[in-house]
Amino acid sequence: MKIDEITISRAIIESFTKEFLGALDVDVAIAGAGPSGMTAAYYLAEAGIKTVIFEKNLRVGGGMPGGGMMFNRIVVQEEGKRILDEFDVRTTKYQKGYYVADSLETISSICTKCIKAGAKIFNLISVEDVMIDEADRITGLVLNWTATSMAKLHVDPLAIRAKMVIDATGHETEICRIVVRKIGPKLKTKTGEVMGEKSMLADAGEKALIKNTREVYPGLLVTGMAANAVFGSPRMGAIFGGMLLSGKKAAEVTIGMLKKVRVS
Ligand code: 48F
Repeated sequence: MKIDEITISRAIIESFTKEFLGALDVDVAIAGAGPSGMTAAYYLAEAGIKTVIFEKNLRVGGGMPGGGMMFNRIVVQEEGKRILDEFDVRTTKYQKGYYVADSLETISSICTKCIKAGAKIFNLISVEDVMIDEADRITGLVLNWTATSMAKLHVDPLAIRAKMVIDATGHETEICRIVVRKIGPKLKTKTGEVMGEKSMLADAGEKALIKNTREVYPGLLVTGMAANAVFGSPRMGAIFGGMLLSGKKAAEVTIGMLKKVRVS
């Protein structure tokens, strides 16, 4: 067989376009393909929920590949290890309650599981705004190519509809910040604003994270470090069990809320 360059181009364009069209109207749209966002997407997709993630970077994984200060290892506690077992990630017991995993094996396994469960991930696309209805409920995401903003090109975005949106953008808490900037200080936090993460206190941060994984604005949930940042809880560093548990909880809460959402 003689390889034809144009057939390759057509295959890529047609396949991508078909998938992107399928992402225009979904049950759940997630901003950020870090560990919490992809874990949430995995459990949602496993439950048969139509789920899509938009990731602004070229690669997925957020802060996980870098491990702790570029030592590419992560640590999880007992509950986190159980999720890693489910993702077929190998762990080594360091001492009672502490397990070490290779950060690259971990993030690539989560990504593979997530996609194979049926979630779609689009990289190189930034969430630059949210879509709202007349009552200011969030009804979707406004997207543009990351390269467009990097090049400061004046190009209008496209929008996708979602019954629920999850902010999994990590320390930056980008979606919550957009809501405050565009709609006002109306988040379900003490101040209505993004309160900002506190300095490192791993045990308290991991515990708070599960509580903070919830709806922060009508139609918008937070998971992962975004949840601690929005509610003003501490950061945790290179312990990642909380990210996995938060992603799982975000999926469970979202599934419960989807049952109540009236599609307009
Ligand atoms: O930062 P990130 O890994 O968030 P996470 O899932 O995990 C946090 C840990 O990595 C670590 C930690 C452990 O204790 O503290 O930091 O909460 O992943 C967030 C992803 O969101 C992407 C970003 O590129 C990253 O991959 N992201 C951020 N803003 C946007 C976005 C945006 N506006 N649109 C799309 N993706």
